[in-house]
Amino acid sequence: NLIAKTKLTPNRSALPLCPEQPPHLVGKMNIKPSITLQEVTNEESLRNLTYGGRYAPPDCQARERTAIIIPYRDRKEHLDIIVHHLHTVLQRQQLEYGIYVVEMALPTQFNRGLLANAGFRTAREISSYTCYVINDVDSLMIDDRNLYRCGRQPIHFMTGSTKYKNNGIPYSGFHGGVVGFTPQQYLKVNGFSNLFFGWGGEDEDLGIRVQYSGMIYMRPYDEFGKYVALPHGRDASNQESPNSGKLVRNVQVRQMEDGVETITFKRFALEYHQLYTWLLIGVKEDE
Ligand code: UD2
Repeated sequence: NLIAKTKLTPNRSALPLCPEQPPHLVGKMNIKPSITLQEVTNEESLRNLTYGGRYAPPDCQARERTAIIIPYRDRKEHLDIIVHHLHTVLQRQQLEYGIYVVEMALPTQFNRGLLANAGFRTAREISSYTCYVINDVDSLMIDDRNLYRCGRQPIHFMTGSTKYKNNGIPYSGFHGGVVGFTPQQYLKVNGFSNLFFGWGGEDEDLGIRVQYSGMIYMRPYDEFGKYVALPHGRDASNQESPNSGKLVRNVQVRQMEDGVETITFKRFALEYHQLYTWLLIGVKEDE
């Protein structure tokens, strides 16, 4: 049982709690959409990783154990960049964390929500995370004061992206890019819908789930929540979802039957790479 073997988190309870304000944050970083792997690589941050891209501060007990879930397919260049960036930043944030790259097997249309749910289920079996952050592969935080900790309400970590006009968000109810949930919050909303194959709608659907569950999304200070979007075109296997408009209109009827609790997926692979844990996910029909 591969998962059982990874439950190795040593007893860290003898260490003092990490400070509320991580002392080594640098604030706004100089990151451009044209950033290269070489510019973002930081060997120092890779030294303390355990297999599967996991880390815990060596000298204090982290205030949060965060699983980063990256829904992924065929964006290796972006993946390499974001993973290096995250290791540098999350270590400065003094988090205990693991990075989970959740890849959708071909030939199925991409399904970001289903991958997030499969990542949540798997990460939860591997360790007892207190926060789950779903982060687009192309979205790099610009300011490390945007702490990847969860709160009393779900968090939409993005107040703006270079992808949008004036480095803002496209509309006020936008909840794409990067969101964070405690396990209790994620289960309460029943995660993402599994039905959004192709591009669009799943983030809106999740926003409605949050609202129907009596919660609201919080955002960091505007200045802290800015992201750089690495440039890309629309992917052939992620065409605009034809049903998303219809689906979003009936969230309430689906919410409890369609989500993280009821997901059926096939885990074709689970590998512990140096920089991240990699999952290859198919839907049931692919078997
Ligand atoms: C927006 C949202 C995103 C999601 C999407 C609609 C922002 C910053 N992000 O992204 O959160 O709601 O609209 O579905 O506005 N991906 C792959 N390979 C693929 C296709 C998708 O890795 O072939 C992953 C990857 O993590 C990517 C994410 O899915 O960042 C969203 O897909 P996108 O980047 O093509 O869509 P985008 O930028 O419009």
